[in-house]
Order: sequence, then C-alpha cells, then structure tokens
Amino acid sequence: MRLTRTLLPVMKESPADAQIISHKLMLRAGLVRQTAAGIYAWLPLGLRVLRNIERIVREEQDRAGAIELLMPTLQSADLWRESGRYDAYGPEMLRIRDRHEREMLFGPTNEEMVTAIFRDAARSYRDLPRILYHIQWKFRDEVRPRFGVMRGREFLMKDAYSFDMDEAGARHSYNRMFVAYLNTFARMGLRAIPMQADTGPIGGDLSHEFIVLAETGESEVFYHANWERPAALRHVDFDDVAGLRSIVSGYTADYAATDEKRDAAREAGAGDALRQSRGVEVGHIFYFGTKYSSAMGLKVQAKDGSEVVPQMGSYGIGVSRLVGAIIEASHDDAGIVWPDAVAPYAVGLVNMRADDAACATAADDLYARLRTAGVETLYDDRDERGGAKFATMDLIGLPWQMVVGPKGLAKGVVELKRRATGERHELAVDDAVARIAQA
Ligand code: P5A
Repeated sequence: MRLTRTLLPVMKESPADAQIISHKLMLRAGLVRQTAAGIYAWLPLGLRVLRNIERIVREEQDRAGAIELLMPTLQSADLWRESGRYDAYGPEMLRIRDRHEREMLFGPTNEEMVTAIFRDAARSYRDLPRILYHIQWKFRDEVRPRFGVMRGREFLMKDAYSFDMDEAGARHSYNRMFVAYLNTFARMGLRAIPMQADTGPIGGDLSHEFIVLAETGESEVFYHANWERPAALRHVDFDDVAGLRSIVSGYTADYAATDEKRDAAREAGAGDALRQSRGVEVGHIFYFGTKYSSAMGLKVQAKDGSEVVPQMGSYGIGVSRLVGAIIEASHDDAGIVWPDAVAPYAVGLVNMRADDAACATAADDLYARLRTAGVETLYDDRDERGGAKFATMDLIGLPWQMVVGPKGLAKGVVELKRRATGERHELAVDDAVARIAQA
C-alpha cells in the first residue's frame, strides 16, 4: 500500500484525553478514532491488526475443534427473560425498542441465544459434544468506558459455548479452550497467565481469567516467578482427554491470583517466588453446568433413551481489547513494536529522498518486487523529509523498515532495520527482498 493512497492520520502529540500508553499510541499511529464515548472506528491500519488477531483466534478455535457460526448483535428481550437475566443484568445492558414497541437489546454476550439455537437443532447424544463460537461485536454500557479499546462500550469478542452430555465431557471442553487460549496468546507474542477467577454475572463454579502483565492493567495480580518464562507453543491432540488434563494441571500448579486472593497466594507458600504486578484480562472462561440449559429447557435424548440436560461452558476473548494489550506489552519511547504475527504490514519501505529521481525510481522498483514476492508492504512515498518518515515508521511499529537513499544506491545497497532491536544492516537489493520474504 502506498502511504499517499491510504488513510493514516498520524499525530505528533498525545491527545490530552488518553491516559495510558496503548491508547495514546493507538490514536497517534492512526489506528482508531473515537466516534462516541467508548465507541471507536477502526481506521485502515488498525483494522489490519484487528483482522490478524481475529485470524489467529479463529485458527486456534478451529484447531481445538470449535465450530464457527455467526449470531446477530441485536437480540430480543424475551430470549433473556427465559434465563431470568433480562432484569438481573442492570444498566450495562443497552435496551432498545423497535417500531412495534418490541423490546430488544444489543447483545453483551450470547449464552441465551446460542442455547436457544442449540435447543432447536440438537435432538440426541449424537449431536453432542459441540463447541460453537462466533466473533461478533458486543455492547456493554460501562459506567466508565476508558483506556480506549481496552474498556470500550462496543467491543469485538470471540465467544465460544460448549455443550456436553456429562460433567467429565464438559471439563474436557473446558480444557480444550484452556489450551487453545495458551496457544492463541503465545502466537501473538503474549505471555498470558491463567488465574482462577470469580464467575460474576455469567455464573458457574469454575472459571479462569487470562491476564497479560502490564503496569497499566486494571487487575492487580500475584503470581509465581515461573510465569515469567515465555510460553511455548504446543502441538496438541485436542481429543486426548488425559493429555489435555495434564497440560492444564501443569499450568495451574504455579500459583497465580488476582487481588482479592492475595493472602491466599501468600499462604500457598509461593514465598520468594511470589511476584506482584498489574495485568489486563484478555480472556475469560467459565464452566457453569446446566444453568442456562435447564432454565431454557434444553434437553437431549441419551443412548439409553433417557433425557439429559446438557452441561455448558462459555469462553471469551477480548479481540479488540487485545490490540491495546499487545501495545501495552510491546512498545518503546518511539512508538509501537508489533509482534510479526499481528503487524499490519511486514515492512515499511522508505524513500529517504523524495526529491531524488534515482531514489524514487529505485523505491518504486523495490515496492513492485516486494509485492511480487508476496510481502505486505507499506510504502512511504510521501513528499516529506527522511526524518519525518523515520519517525512515522517507528511510531506505527512495522517489524522491518527498508530504507532507500542516494549513498546506498550508489553502492547497490539498501538499509534494513529491525524495529524491535534497532539493528541495521546494509544489504544488496536482491538479498534484502529475499531476507524479508523469508521472515
Ligand atoms: C464468556 C464468553 C463473557 O462474556 N460469555 C461469553 C462470557 N465473559 S467476559 O469475561 O465478560 O468477557 C470476555 C472477554 O471480553 C473482553 N471484554 C471487553 N473488552 C473491551 N471492552 C470491554 N468493555 C470488555 N468487557 C469484556 C475481555 O477480554 C473479557 O475477558
């Protein structure tokens, strides 16, 4: 993409209303614009990051055996009356009336809707187990939307729902999502710590939050020093019940807890290995048994002909929140440092001297070659000074920068800079293209 053809409104100064670094950088780097309190438009660069995160989430859900569908954002109040949550949910629910005065709402979550869909579709044990998920916008009328997309009112969530014949099956589904989440966050370059959590308005008796450590996070966390090790990606057989159980128990053995459980953390004897930090909740999983299935009359026939009320769980990932969380975890004084897997473009191509015809021709040629090699490239072809272009590239944080200048050209080389480390190398043009194409 040529920078002169896209919409990339970068800002030198931080907007006054942004308090935390990820919010400041998202506005300065032209990723999002607020359109109302807690509601954001995704500009082209931000949308590319959001789509990359979605893709990783989707791939890992599919790998774990979950099945994608798409449910609407608007729901009927009657659906929520079936579970009893319509009155219980309170002012966080955005309630709407249509032209016939029918009561509707903008969905804050989908337990009711998916239970109704499954109730109409599933007849017997042959239809279970199933994990259904979608990636869809949610609305929660938070009292204090803040920190940009980290606590928005409208936000993108991946929500999955599991249906099993018995508790053992439901725990296996829970473990599938638990391990899928470890892999999902590791692929994004994040260390996310699973912590036992309260279930709040979703209900149930088993729950974990996945927390990314960041000083500006909203949750105070206590954890075992072992969690500071980087997470390894796993090749997992998701159908292996005992194997998954042992992975999960291995991960939950090292102590981790949120604020309220601080004293329990001390008592658990974490001792010198106990660390304290703040963190951002990027995922939350719940096992709640028959809470929704029994309230909403979901029943299926067992093998022996008896009727069984399926056991359920639900599993959320804050897809739009992750954009902020990744920036919190990966930035420096000059701007964002995108992990390769989620970066909006792999490389930023900079023509240092827009006024030099030979440089412009060489940069145009490199842009064509990178595109032919299938490398996602943002080409800064603006009529601007080199210094301003370098500042923009550092701010928007693409993993590689390729710089074309008159001195290098005379020698037949371009400069390749790795954003994360600042390392620079001069490479022959062919080698530079090949180097990036391999990365
Ligand atoms: C699990 C899936 C649920 O809603 N029902 C369906 C369950 N869980 S949750 O913890 O309430 O939300 C799941 C994740 O969504 C993100 N999130 C938010 N992101 C941005 N702004 C918000 N206001 C917001 N609220 C929740 C979090 O990442 C959370 O873990």
